[in-house]
Amino acid sequence: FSSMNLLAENNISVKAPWFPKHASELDDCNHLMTKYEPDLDMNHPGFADKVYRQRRKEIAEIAFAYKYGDPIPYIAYTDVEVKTWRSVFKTVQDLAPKHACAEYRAAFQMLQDEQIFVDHRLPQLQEMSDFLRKNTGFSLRPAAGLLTARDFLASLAFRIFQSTQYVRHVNSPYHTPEPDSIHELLGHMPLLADPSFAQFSQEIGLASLGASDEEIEKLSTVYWFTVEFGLCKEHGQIKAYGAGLLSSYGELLHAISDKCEHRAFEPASTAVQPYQDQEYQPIYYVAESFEDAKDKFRRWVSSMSRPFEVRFNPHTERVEVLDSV
Ligand code: NLE
Ligand code: FE2
Repeated sequence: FSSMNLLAENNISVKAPWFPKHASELDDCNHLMTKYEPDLDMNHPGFADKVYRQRRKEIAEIAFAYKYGDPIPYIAYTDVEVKTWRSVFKTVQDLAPKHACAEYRAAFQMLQDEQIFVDHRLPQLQEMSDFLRKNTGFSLRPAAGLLTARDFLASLAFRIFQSTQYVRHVNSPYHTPEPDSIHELLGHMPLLADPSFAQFSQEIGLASLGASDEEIEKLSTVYWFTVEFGLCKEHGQIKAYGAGLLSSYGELLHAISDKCEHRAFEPASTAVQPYQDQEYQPIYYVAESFEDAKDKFRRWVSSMSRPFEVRFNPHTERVEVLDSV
């Protein structure tokens, strides 16, 4: 027993920022970004709408109270919320056959067959979580709003997706800068049900555990230009796989138009491309395929400086830390 040993034992916690080692520790990974909130931002369509702001509070409370292992509480969506869902759902249903990637289309069909995607009600997070679990082992937990990149990415390492549960304002169905349940459900869920895409998402998460602030910034930029706004090639045509495109018919049409720039996805350069999150993107990155994006991402991640490796054990839902020499 000596202080040297203690230091060696704690080496990782001295060098690297804290990160969750077990899925239950995600209870501590729910820090919010305060940005574009209906209570704070005059440009938010809900800013002048007292009823909307009260509703957002109610739904946020559910996420604040949520603990690992709890069933996700049921939300009785209002007629206005269902109307908003219906208009986005129907438009995406019309646009997806032509503009969404094959993996999205296949999962969308499964969700329709299982009556989870229907136009007259919003899917509940718990039923969606059950659906994902049986397809790729992903599951959901409710989030109160936009989380910090570090907390959000950490959950992906455990194949857990932190999902908002409130609905965008009825006056702005075609686009919202902040995540909402329509974005999570229509944008993210179909692809999280695809094995290859689920794997890619988890790998971004694993790479983020204990990473430096600078590395987190790069990883969340890659996440932004792939999982959120990614395009990919399919038989020579450009298709959308990014959730931010598939939940926003305004931006989906913009992304495949000639009003923006398309660049080839290269993690090293994509990771340092500045972006804004309020308006449609001026630049999109195009991947050859998910497999190709995964290969490139893996090669790029292995150049990161983290002095240890992590491995997820799905049986225990624990991340094991391995010293790498
Ligand atoms: N702009 C997306 C939408 O309107 O569905 C949400 C993006 C969240 C990052
Ligand atoms: Fe998202």
